[in-house]
Amino acid sequence: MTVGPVEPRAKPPAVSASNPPEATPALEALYRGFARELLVPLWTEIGDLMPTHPRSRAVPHLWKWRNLLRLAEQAGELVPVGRGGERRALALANPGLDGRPFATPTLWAAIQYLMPGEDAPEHRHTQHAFRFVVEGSGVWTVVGGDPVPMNRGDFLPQAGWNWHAHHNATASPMAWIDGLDIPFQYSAETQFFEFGRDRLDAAERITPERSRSERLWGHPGLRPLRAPAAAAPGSPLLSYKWAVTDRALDDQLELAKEGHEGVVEPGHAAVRYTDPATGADVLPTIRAEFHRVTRGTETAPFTETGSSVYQVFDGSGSITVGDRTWSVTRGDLFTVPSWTPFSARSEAGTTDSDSGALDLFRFGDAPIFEALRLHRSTTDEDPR
Ligand code: GTQ
Ligand code: FE2
Repeated sequence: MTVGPVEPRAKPPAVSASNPPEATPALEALYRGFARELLVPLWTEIGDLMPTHPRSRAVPHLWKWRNLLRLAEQAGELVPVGRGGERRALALANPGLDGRPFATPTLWAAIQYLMPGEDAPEHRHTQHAFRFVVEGSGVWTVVGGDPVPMNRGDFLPQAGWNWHAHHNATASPMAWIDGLDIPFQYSAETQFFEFGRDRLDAAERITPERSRSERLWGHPGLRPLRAPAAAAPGSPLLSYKWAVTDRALDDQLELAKEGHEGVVEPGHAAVRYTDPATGADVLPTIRAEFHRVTRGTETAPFTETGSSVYQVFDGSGSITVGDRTWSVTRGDLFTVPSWTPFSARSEAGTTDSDSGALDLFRFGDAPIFEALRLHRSTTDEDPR
């Protein structure tokens, strides 16, 4: 028997959400069959499920610090803090995320407020956390029994499963921001939580200028030979003090003026907070950085997978995230969704800081995606 060339069957055009097949009774019955069996055909969903690049549901959004602070102050008057509610914290709720208290799909960002003499009770959870202080002082966070002071510009990582409580030892209220991976662990369903003791010991209510963690780990380039085993999976250094961060940024800019390398780009210095034991990010799921953009500088747009949140620490300027541009000043917070270009411009005009620089604290979820080999950015060698 001779076999001729195979006759190509006339193929109907491929179906897709934008090109559905003709709605015949047979097709409708088929779709009802899918629904009965709890099946969803890929062809109606593929554009949403498998886009050509990340399309975040989260949107770029700006929160003005003065509004947050005013509401936190009112909460301080009206809402006590104690066991059950645990913290007087107000979370940024991204308008693209259905009113959930999620700044981005992975990150929680909140303003927390403690009145004079108040204590936020001890607890622990698997969520990784940090505090960053844009103004004020007087609160000590007690992490694993180690009281850590909080002052303007300090960054305090606190890896998951550490016991922690906060207490305000002064006569004034204090506000700061918290960053946690609550939304990430919520969608990953990996959370555990335990209540601690209702009151701290007298030894934990002292208010030293330096925590034990700083005395052990806070010496650049020096690691103790007999450090205790890590209690939790992140940096053993519980406070990164402002004076050190500030000096690192100034030094970068000075070096650049002298013609040496070290800045991200002209007029833009930046540092990443790292674990002194490993050099890795301070927390397994959260990256934290500080950026200084000198007067009149506009940074090159930066795009990466994963999301971040910024807080303006000092200065003023304008920020562009995707198709949004805002004027920002001290304390303002904003979100940068996945794969959305970010750039900052420091205002050339007068500012409340001496140098006229725009100082930005930033945290993001890059460690998650780097660990999973899903991280891409426009500064990769092959940004694709
Ligand atoms: O300070 O322990 O904003 O557990 C959210 C959850 C703060 C805290 C938040 C927390 C904390
Ligand atoms: Fe907590």
